[in-house]
Amino acid sequence: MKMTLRWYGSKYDTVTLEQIRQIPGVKGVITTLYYKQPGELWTQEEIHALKEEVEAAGLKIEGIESVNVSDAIKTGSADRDKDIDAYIKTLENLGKEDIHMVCYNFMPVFDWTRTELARKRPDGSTVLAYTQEAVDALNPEKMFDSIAGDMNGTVMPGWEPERMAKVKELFELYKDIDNEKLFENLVYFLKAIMPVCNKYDIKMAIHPDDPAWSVFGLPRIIINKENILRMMHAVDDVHNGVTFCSGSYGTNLENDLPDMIRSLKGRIHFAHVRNLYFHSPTNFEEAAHLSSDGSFDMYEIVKALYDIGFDGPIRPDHGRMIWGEVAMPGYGLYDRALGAAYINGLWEAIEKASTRGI
Ligand SMILES: [Mn+2]
Repeated sequence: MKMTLRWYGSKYDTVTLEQIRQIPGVKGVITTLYYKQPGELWTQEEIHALKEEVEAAGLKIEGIESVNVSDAIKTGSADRDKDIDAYIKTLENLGKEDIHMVCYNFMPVFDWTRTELARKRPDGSTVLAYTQEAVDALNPEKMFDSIAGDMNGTVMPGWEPERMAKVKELFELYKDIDNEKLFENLVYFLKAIMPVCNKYDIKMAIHPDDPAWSVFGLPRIIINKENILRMMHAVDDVHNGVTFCSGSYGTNLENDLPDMIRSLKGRIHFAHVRNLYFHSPTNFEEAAHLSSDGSFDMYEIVKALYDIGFDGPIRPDHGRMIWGEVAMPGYGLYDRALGAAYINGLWEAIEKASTRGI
């Protein structure tokens, strides 16, 4: 595996490349052109400039999170082929710049959904949290307003104010889209981009829906083992793969995370590792990465990745806000650095135990 940290770019991130470079074992970043709208072409010059900036700091771009997929592609509307053409061109430009992993998601309207961005934990840290009761009590059009005040002045991915201003129209766009239709549109998209992915060896890594169930009556498809395997079979190409995000699949306690990892051998191109603490199956918060701080057995998750020979980029996922840091919720430096160190420690122990036959 290659340990990385997500970085939003110098204009948007409170964390610098120089800080990332000092986290032991972190040699690369997962980044993006954060200002790009879904459906917009990324030029080779723009990608090249980003790459030079990262490399000047002694790091490497290990992948992109995300090249966002437009609503036209997700809903299969008239503009989809135009947007797919732009997506293909973007992939081509990434390939020419020697970038070979692209994370994306196929979630309608809202990306990841949390009902609190700063829930206080017993140790005084603050974390992102979710309760189904809060979602059920909320008018979806008010969702953004309810959390916007806790974003610490940052723009959170999937929750861009311009996009959220049109939330009513977005719901209208998806009104006839059910799970089957969304799945068909995903397959259509994947079939269209596979030739360019093959040509430049670009591994597509779909991020799961978060939480892993329907929110506000919207369709959700990337939620469990059965659905991902269906997607893998529908477009049976190694470049059609997944981001294994423990904190997203893990929102549904019925998902057996190590078993899912083992069943996706060869198709996990990117891993997000984080822990959740459950008060009940529909009330959870993001814990520190350490197993004992949350509800998951992180050793078993990392062990499963090791056992399937996972060699792609991995990153600590959302961290807690600790030590007075003010940053994008989930994306501060301190707790993600602790997470990276912890995952590196698990990996070293698993690897040495395995290779020394302990
Ligand atoms: Mn994730």
